[in-house]
Amino acid sequence: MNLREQFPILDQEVYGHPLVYFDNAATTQKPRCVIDTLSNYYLTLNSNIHRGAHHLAAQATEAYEATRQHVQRFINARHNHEIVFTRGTTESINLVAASFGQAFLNAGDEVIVSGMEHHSDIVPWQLACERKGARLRVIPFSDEGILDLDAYRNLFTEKTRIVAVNHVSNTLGTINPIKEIIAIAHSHNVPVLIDGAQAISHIKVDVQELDCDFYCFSGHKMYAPMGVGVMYGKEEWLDKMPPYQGGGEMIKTVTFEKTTYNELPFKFEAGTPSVGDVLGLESAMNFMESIGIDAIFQHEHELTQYATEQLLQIPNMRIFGTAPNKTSVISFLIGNAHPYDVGTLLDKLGIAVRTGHHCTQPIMDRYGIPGTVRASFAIYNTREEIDLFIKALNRIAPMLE
Ligand code: 7TS
Repeated sequence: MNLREQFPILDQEVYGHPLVYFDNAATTQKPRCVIDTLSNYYLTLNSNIHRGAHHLAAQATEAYEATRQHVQRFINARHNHEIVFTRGTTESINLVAASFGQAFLNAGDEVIVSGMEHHSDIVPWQLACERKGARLRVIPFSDEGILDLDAYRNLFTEKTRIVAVNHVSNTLGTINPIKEIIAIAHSHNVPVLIDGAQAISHIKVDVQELDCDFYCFSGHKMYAPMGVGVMYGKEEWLDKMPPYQGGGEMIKTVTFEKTTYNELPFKFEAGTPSVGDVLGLESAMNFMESIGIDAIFQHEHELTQYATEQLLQIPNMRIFGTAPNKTSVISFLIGNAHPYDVGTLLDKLGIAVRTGHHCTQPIMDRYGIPGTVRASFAIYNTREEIDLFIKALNRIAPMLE
């Protein structure tokens, strides 16, 4: 089956035009194998895991735990129990910020984040800081969208407790030098959380090689269903951190006087998880591995180069995020046209992009703009689609003056 045929959703028309789906940084479409896994799960396997005495529960548990092992291999974690399933990146970061914050943040402490974080790598830290009287310090970035590492080095004080930075910016596409960022933090004995939401479907991630302390991502941005994500954490930290949520599964013994907690990773997985979605993640990893992450990156990189060249031919085009190391995200504005108007006109021509601040308001403030139009590509996108996109932009540009 060719690649496009594996994504039935792409084969449709929108307002009489073939759908061109360029909103992959928001969520990727799902291949048939993932959809089949989900429906097979509900047709043949559905049951609650880790607790049933019966055949279906044992099979579902086995499949769920096999996915954990696959995630361990996928990101090369040292231990299987360092993989915690969550609902997505947002929940993963909230888990770490709340639990790490409770254990290790005190009044006057500092948390370093970058100026190009998604709100979900800002607000959970703000909440944690507010609870303890700690504060955020912010790494600035250049006009090209490159983090200022000298400024970063200077942010460390003896009050710095953790650094939280994205691997790739969802708005600028910048691939941040996280290995260096992590090494600098470790030289101050400070752990690092990486928000990998925009990296995991494009770049090979090896958490041992990176030596990050936490790595968070969402399934739905890597061809898996919505409703499942991963929080990787080094055992040495997870052991020391208190549970995030209380409930079933995360306990060892409960009395009204005292509860003892389950071992890793179950200590952090309270309640019934989204088992079918976790199995969908297994299929999505198989799908990505069948193509190869380097081949995925290469294809998307060529599309991004081509689209960037073509976009720059359009008068009054401004691209935000021009770092040499980028994934397949292009944020832009045409003249003074409002991004929402551009997005709406593109939609009428069948082209799906995202407009607005992309949950990164501080980036918009940094450039003094209300938002951008963002096109983002995945493995199934084609040069022909970029040609349609450019043709559409040329058609609507005169309407925007
Ligand atoms: N971090 C980054 C870098 C992201 O891009 C996103 C989602 C998140 C965290 C949150 O992920 P979630 O799966 O928990 O929602 N980014 C986007 C986006 O760029 N457009 O829609 C969602």
